[in-house]
Amino acid sequence: MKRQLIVLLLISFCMKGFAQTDTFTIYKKKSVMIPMRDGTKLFTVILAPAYSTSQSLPVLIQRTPYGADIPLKDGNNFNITYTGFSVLGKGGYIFVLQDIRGKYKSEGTMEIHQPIIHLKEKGKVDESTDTYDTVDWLMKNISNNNGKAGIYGVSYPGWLALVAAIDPHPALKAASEQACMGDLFLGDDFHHNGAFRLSYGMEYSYEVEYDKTTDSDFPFPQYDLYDWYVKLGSLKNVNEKYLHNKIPTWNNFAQHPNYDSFWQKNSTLSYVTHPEIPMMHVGGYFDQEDMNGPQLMYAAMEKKDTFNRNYIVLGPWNHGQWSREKADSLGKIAFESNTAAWFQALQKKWFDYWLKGIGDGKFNEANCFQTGSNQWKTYNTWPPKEAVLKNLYAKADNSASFIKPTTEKASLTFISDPKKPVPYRTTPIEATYGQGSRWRTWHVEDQRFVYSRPDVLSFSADSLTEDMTVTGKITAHIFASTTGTDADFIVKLIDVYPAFDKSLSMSNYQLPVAMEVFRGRFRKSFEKPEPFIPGKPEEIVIDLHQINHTFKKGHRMMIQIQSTWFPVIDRNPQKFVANIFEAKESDFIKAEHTIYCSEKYPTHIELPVMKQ
Ligand code: PG9
Repeated sequence: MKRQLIVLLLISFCMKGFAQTDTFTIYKKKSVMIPMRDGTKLFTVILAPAYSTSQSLPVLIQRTPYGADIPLKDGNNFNITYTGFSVLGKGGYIFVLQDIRGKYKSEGTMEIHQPIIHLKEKGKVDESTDTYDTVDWLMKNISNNNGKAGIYGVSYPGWLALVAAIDPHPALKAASEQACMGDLFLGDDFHHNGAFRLSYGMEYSYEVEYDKTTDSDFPFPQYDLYDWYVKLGSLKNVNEKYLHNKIPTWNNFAQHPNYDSFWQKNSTLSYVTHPEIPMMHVGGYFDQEDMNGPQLMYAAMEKKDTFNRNYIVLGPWNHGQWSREKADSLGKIAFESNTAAWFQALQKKWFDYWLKGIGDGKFNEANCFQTGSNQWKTYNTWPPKEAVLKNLYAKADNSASFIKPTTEKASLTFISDPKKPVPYRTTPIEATYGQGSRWRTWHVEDQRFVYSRPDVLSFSADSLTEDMTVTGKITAHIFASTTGTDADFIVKLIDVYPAFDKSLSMSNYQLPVAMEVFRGRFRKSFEKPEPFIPGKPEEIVIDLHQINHTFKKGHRMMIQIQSTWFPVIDRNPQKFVANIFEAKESDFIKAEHTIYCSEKYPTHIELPVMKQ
């Protein structure tokens, strides 16, 4: 979530000499270097109400690798109403923004997303101990604080909020991780089910690790990167031609192609156990970076939530959309209300209760927006237990239905050519965070742009005669074989709008409500990849994550299956090699993939369906 987090939200103006008002409007900036237990000093900005008040206030922290400083001189006053802190700020909070060690104005060194180790390796420091030391310093040095602190943040700062709550400082009373990274091999940012996220992984690791003092843009020589990435060829070329082994995170990708102890230790699941303080997880169904983290961490922590401190909010959002001023649509998909304003009011209620004691402290276990019907829904358990699993089957005549196939032999084939991979979104493929990039909306892009490609299979169900609501985790079971020895499979569950929708531009729109990739070599184990035996059908189970979507009467459900999603996913050579980062050009071969739709091998998607 490049650069935008704090600085761009803070469109603040230097406003000296404002009169004091009833609510907290005028704030003042102060910068300090806070010493950590190992002597490293972290750059920290404190934004506190400018006029002394008899009311003591809590501290709300955001820690970031993207630059904490704001374009204001120390000591200057500004109006909080014009900033991203407006909703909380007007109620009175002391905001603290901090550069994590090794980034921007903080001392030390940084490597992306290192595991939390201090509990096992006594005396070591990590992001959790840094937060502890920061809270300790703030409580002792900020005048007029009420002895309570909270922490929140989106994406990397979301993960920082999650790990702050491990072995927390006694004054840290509540946290909200928002779009945290969960497992960087299985589900977020850099890999999904072992498939490497090439464009994102390369551009992001370069952005953060090329220069400590800033975010760096990879120097692409062209605007549309589809061809650039095809011509890049083997991933060996990335270090040989461009990164020259200088980006530690890229080197980790190349040296750890399987789910080995490096990734296992790196996974949040290996060090986050139960909610030690109240935790509100926040995620988006259309998050292009960290959709999985909040769902994964809520579920994992819920199992050990004996004190009822674990909560989840899921909305129709892309990465961090809830923290912007307005979120009434994403791409062409309208939500019919400002879901960001709704969320920010809830967030204020949450921190007001835990940090100021305002309100009754009654929060819904799960607030999960329902797309399609465009309503907020509440649940006592998430996902709701009352949903009934129904299988949507792919049929060899390109139809889909809830009736299991009875045919003995039925299948469809397609050729997957690594030289002509299917683009994951419409071209031009701009640099992920480059000018005009449509990265933030690709999860809701109309899939008609690939529907008629010969290397994409589509299976359409009949129009629904009544609304059907799918709430919870979607799982695909693909029965497939290949003439090669390795293959990727991408599955989408699509809501096809009616041929004459009330909005013409939405007529026949193919909205992907859930989609995911799986690298076939990991179908039996993420630790020990195995080649396919050419021609042998195998089952590949793909978690398509949690959704809450009403397919409306008159709409159709569709399953789409393809084998490339480029360049967000690197090309699978389709010939099994020990390490794809070391593959030779000659390892990239065309292969024919078969998708089975028979009684014995019934390719289908499992849907948790709610009673209407
Ligand atoms: N999604 C971003 C991230 C990338 C890689 C590791 C951790 C986080 C982010 O927006 O911060």
